[in-house]
Amino acid sequence: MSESLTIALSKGRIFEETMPLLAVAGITPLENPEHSRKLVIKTNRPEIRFIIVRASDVPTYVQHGAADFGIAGLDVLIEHGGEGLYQPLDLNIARCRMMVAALESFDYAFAVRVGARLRVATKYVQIAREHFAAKRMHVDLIKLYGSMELAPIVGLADVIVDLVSTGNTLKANHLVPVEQIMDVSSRLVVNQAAFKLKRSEMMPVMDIFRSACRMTDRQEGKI
Ligand code: PRT
Ligand code: MG
Repeated sequence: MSESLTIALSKGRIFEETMPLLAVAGITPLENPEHSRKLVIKTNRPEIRFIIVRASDVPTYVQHGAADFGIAGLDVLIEHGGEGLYQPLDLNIARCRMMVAALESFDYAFAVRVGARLRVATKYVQIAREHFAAKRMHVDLIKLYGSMELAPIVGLADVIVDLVSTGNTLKANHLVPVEQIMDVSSRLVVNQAAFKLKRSEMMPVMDIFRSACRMTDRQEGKI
């Protein structure tokens, strides 16, 4: 039997959007992690398995070789730093935007113009730090682990840096996007050492992702 390959990914949107890509090559999970409590999910291909981890832990599992491949958002990869990882492919899934958002009543343009010192609440400290440094703005970063939208409402921060997809969460909390930082999508990541040792086993899996992406791009009329 050929050597086994482990793919780390999070349940929810990344799992759901990755499965159709693999299904193109006939690879399907034997269980659905949304319904099963199992963290190791076998597939119909004996040499390929998934491990289900928190989205922000995916790069860590791959960096240390506990998984050969992983699928993670650009947000997560920037915050992690990408050490020990190849990032060969943008899968173009789980797309959203990293935004600065503020209360409707907050004059962000004015604060930027006068060089006000901003209090910024975010889970994405690295991205926020780089963004405001490039604008030469002084900020106090307040690290949160979730529910960032609350911070401006209760006076913890002037603005937040968060991911936005439909915009409904901002709207429901009387926040408005005031600046886009970057487009975000999820990427395939590969353990660098594993790729050197198991290149012949790993290349076909990379090719599957590459051609599945091309097919879905074609369906969306991009090529
Ligand atoms: O949920 P958990 O704390 O376990 O981890 P996670 O939030 O990192 O995982 P998950 O599965 O929610 O997100 C995985 C990846 O999906 C992220 O790393 C992003 O790259 C990508 N993604 C795409 C998103 C969104 N869209 C998104 N809308 N991640 C989070 N959101 C959140 C956002 O933070 C905000 O709270 O959804 C809310 C806004 O959504 P809208 O539709 O109301 O604008
Ligand atoms: Mg989430």
